[in-house]
Amino acid sequence: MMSGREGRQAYERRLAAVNASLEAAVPSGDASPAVLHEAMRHAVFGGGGGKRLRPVILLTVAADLGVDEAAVLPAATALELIHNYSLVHDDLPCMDDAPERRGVPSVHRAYGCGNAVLAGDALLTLAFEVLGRAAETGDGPWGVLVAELARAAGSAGMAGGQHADLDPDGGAALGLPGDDHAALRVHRLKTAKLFGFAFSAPCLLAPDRQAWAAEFREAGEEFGLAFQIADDVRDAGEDASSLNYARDVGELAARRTAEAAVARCLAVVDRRLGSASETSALVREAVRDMGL
Ligand code: GRG
Repeated sequence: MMSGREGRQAYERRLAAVNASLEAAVPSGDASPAVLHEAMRHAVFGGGGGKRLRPVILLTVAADLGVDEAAVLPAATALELIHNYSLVHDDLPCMDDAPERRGVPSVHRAYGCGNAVLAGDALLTLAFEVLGRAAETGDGPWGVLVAELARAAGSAGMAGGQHADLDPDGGAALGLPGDDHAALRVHRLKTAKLFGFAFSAPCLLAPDRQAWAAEFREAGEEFGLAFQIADDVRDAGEDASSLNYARDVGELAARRTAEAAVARCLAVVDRRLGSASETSALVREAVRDMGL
């Protein structure tokens, strides 16, 4: 069993590996077209960058499966590039209209809307360039990973969830499959699908664990659902026009739903990797950080 201090050190080490890989992938602001590259770098590194939670989870699951970190780093990098693109577009005036992100001006405030749209487009495209290059040089079913990440990010995943979320009364969510509350159906796509990839990609890259990929994808989506519900609990008092599960059902019920999702995630992680695994410790630590 890892101590809390060892867990935090492992997180910091993996975060540094992700940042170094992102640094190598995102073009320099000196390279032409300079302003577009600067906007991309602002999206990824502005305000010191984000928590890098999705790629750190991916690297942690890989470590528990005994997969070499260098072999899975392109998948972690591509995932974080897509997350960062989604934040740039989410902040645009036609979406959330956010003036700041990570404590600094959002990309459209710093570089204009046109450049923000294009920086998002270029980060999304770069993610698949990174995976394509891994396919050229590394072993593993990289074509399957390309399809898995594209599905998680596209109209049946994050972009589809964002589309449903744009409906001011959440009515579009009713067109989504499932019996859940409309907000949960949106969250299962908008936020949870990328976490599904964080958990499934290492299984696909472990030669003897590909059969676990679907189960881990679902476990990751349960974690992602809890992550978004925790965000709703924090934001319940703000902007009554946006979809918010905690505002609809109340904080206590929302916390119970999130706890049940975490329990479903940990049931898979602990059965497959053990309750003393790094992944189990990371999930529990992340859940504490979310305030659940
Ligand atoms: C525009 C196609 C498109 C999709 C946007 C995920 C998303 C879809 C928008 C984000 C909206 C939002 C702020 C949701 C709250 C939960 C969330 C995903 C927060 C940001 O993720 P963190 O906390 O951010 O991992 P850092 O900065 O640490 O990377």
